[in-house]
Amino acid sequence: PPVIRREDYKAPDWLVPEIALDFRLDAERTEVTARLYVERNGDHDRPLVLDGEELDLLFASVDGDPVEVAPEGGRLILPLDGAKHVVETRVAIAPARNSQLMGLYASGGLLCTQCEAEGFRRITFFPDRPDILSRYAVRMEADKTLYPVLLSNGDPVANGEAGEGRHWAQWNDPFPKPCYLFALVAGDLACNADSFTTMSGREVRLGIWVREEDLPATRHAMAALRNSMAWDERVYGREYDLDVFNIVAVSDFNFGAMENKGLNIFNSRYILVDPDTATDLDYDAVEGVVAHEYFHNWSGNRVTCRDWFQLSLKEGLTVYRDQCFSADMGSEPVKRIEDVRLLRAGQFPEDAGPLAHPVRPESYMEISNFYTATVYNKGAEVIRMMAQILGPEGFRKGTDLYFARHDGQAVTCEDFVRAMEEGGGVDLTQFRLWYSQAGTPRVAATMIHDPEHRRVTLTLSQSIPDTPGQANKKPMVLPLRTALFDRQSGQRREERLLMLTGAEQSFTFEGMTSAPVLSINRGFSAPVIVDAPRTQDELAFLSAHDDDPFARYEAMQQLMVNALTEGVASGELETGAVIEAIRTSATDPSLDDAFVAEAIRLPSEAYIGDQMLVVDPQGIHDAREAMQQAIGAALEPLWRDLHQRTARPAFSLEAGDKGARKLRNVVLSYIAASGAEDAAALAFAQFDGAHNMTERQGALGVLANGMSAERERALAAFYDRYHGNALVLDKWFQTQALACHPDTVEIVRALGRHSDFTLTNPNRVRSLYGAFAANQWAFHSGGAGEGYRLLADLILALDPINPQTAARMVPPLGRWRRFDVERGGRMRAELERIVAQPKLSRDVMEQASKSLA
Ligand code: HT7
Ligand code: ZN
Repeated sequence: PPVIRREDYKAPDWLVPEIALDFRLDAERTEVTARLYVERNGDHDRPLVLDGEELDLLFASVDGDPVEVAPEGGRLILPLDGAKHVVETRVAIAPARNSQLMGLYASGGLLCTQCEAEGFRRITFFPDRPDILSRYAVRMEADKTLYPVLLSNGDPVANGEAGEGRHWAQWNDPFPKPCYLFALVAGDLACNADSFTTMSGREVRLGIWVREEDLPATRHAMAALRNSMAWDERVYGREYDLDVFNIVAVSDFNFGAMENKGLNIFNSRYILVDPDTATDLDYDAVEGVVAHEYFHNWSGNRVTCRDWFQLSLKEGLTVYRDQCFSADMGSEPVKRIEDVRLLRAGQFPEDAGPLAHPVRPESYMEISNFYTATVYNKGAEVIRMMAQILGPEGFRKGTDLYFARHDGQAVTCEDFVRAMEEGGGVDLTQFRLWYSQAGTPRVAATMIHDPEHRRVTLTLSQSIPDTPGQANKKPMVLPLRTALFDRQSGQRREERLLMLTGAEQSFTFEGMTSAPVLSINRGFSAPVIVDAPRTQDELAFLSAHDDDPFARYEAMQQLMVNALTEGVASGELETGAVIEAIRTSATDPSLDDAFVAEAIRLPSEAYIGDQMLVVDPQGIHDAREAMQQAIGAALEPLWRDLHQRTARPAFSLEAGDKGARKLRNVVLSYIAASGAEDAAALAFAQFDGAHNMTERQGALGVLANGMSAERERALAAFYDRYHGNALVLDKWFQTQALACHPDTVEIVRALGRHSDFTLTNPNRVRSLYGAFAANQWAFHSGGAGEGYRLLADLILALDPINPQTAARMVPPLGRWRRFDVERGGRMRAELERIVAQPKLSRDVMEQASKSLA
């Protein structure tokens, strides 16, 4: 497939300030008539080129005169003489046969659209690029019984009867927008209606549209929407601009949600929650994703991207905004811990592997492959560092300037950084490297104490690993919040924000009578890996005394990782220090339950593997299980006590109750690990008696890891109770795929043939195969590479149906260099089998071929 390069960007030859769309909707055959008001952009004689994909062209005219033209490679090329023309096309498309879920498609009786990144070209002929901003007028006509509700962007302006049981509606969007923000929904939907009064006193009608029976499960999403609107006004001064804001939930969706102007479309898993079917994590995800899509109205829609290389302009900024919102709505320290865990689980491995790319990529074959943890989550860390460097006031001045200067424009990451520099009054020249250099920087720290001069010298050096196409990188700006602790008194000396900008730099701290303990990268102020030699004893001290909650959590994690990796290497596991540190945290009355749950949980097998030169899945699994067992047994009375103390008579979303549920599940896993005879019965009792999904699924997960009779009973009971609810059934598939069970490969294979499994629903595919590939021990355990073959078979079967989702399953195989020769060879062989297939999609071809390189 051809490679698109950032350096080749050229301004569009033709602009389209206005477009009128007319849809004759039908699941089998929809006709789309598009009238484009086009204007020549600059002095040139190049033709108008309209992108198209799988469109059946019925008719075309220029200025009212029919033209005979046929698509070339999908595109319509129209030579035009004048400065302005009206180009009309009519096409037929088949939503019911659109299994890619890009463009206009059918989902559960609805018709809906997904246009980002390049789906609009599957609806009509158009220059499908984000720097063409148009005003849209949309008319839809459809069967009134099948599709009583007709929605699009902007404001509803008229509707009426169309005869023969059909009706129509007209929606106009006054804000010029790129075509990736176009949306349309037709269906039999019920509405949770509410309203919001903006800071200037305008009333906005809010609607969340779902199936009638799902209405009660939309309350949390509506509250999240209203909170997001108020938060964006208070924190960023951003007011909503239309009179209507609608959200629609659909079951078949390639991603989490989509920020279409005034008409967000959501994967139903990020809208529908109630205590019986959704976990606290699901509730938090709904809040976060609703906020994320809403915040895009300014960071993405009002100010959009010039080209897709600038994707992090809107995504990094919006993730940062949604992270801060969620932190404000709940616990800031716990949110930071969760976000860093996610970054380390998803982005660090990406940055260390064959698919590593900068936050602003330089090239791509298929843009859908670049909706990555690097663009989103590392991009958010880059914004967070700028916010830290500028301080709250400077950052707000920077964002105010950015929004004012670029409102209504399609711009670049460079434009954003320039606004930050001017607004905040700082020089970000070197900082810009965060956008162009891939790879996670490593910082090495050494500390020397000079008792005579009561001085500590901290020497920091940085290195950035080579990544595909990038070697010999320049030192970057690393803001590292650092503090030193006096070991005797437990007192912290003043915290400093150290700016590491050179390859190596020393920082001095005066007035240090004894050698202190180093607390570095507090709050995870820079997305880097720090190698700071600290004894287990020092880490235990920090895990009990550091006053930065993230640093405290981090010390505990490091303590555990050290014990586990040394255990894997030597075959002898030292558990004492970890057990004592856990006991200290779990009995510290000053800590809340949610934080304790994070602090005392062992790092995942995958994270432990990430710390090793060569991942040893079996050794890691054995060591982690042994550690879990030792902790479970040594502190069993404490766990039993906590399990009782965290029980609640009724469900509430109050922070204390959420924390208690989180801790209760961790505690249950320790009781189960202890080997106590009644552990399976206790887990089953929690499963069976739970008044909420958090505890029920937590207990199911614990049982799924074991071999007890209760395991089968619980899985059967869960299926019986919930098999009519697709989102909960996903949990049933996912729990089994994530289980540390010796037969997981066979279980996943069998579940792939289950009557409830389908390749056409991305949530179902991810819940089974996505979870399986994330289950390090199970995925890598089969001696003959059964797990790898299973995943490769899935990718090949899914590719013709939904190439985007298939391509997202490739990266686990791309980690082959991290494993021993035998495993790595088998993973490679599966990648080779994939690329050898004829008719592979561009999506899978790019991911698999780059993974082999
Ligand atoms: N901006 C949205 C991206 C998105 C997407 C991308 C590719 C394929 C399907 C998609 N659905 C939504 C999501 C967001 O970041 O808000
Ligand atoms: Zn986004």
